[in-house]
Amino acid sequence: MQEVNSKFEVYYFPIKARAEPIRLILAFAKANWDNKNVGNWAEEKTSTKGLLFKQVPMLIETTATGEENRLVETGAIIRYIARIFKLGNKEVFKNSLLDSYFEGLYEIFCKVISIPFMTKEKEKIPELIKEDHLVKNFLVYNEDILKSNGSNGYYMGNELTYVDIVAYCLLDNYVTFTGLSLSDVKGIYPNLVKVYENVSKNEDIIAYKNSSKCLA
Ligand SMILES: N[C@@H](CCC(=O)N[C@@H](CS)C(=O)NCC(=O)O)C(=O)O
Repeated sequence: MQEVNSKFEVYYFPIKARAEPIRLILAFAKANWDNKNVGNWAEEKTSTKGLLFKQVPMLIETTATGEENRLVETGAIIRYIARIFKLGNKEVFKNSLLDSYFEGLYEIFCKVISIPFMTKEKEKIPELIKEDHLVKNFLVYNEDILKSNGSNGYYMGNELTYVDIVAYCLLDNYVTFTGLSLSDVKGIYPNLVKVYENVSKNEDIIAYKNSSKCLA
């Protein structure tokens, strides 16, 4: 893993949601990082430096020489971390293919985390997610991608990349919001569950999940 001497802060609401894949990837990268929670959003939305679109998450990096970098947009943040910690692929095309996988996963991720916020009838959330066409189709397409890599529980080659961590986070949300067990999901999306299992075994992910940085 690449040595990076920066300190990172994940500026977001004190919940998992959209910041969680960023937190997981920083943990997997063994980065020096912490949460920086939004306090008074109405005030911070307009007064906080670097919030280009007045939305969070934002990554705040303080480099070893004291320079500060602020980055918004989840995809840009994740790709930046993946690039500096080398969590993608050395070959330019293969790395861009990983970016395509990421974009497809992020599309479903956004849908899965937004349905519970948009639905008034909370008891309908599990079915709405399970039956959502975009979610269903894209999960099947991800099964195909994983089959084409030999059904080994990795998106590319035979080691974890940042995309596997994002898929793990997506599946975590899918299981939480549908109420399905992992073995139920294994019957429908076996290759995605293999990715989930591979990421779950990673010691840095385990340490993060057991730490106080991991929010409820
Ligand atoms: N395209 C952005 C969307 C960010 C976004 O929707 N952030 C929400 C929280 S999940 C937000 O800041 N909401 C508060 C607001 O818009 O005032 C990304 O992918 O990071």
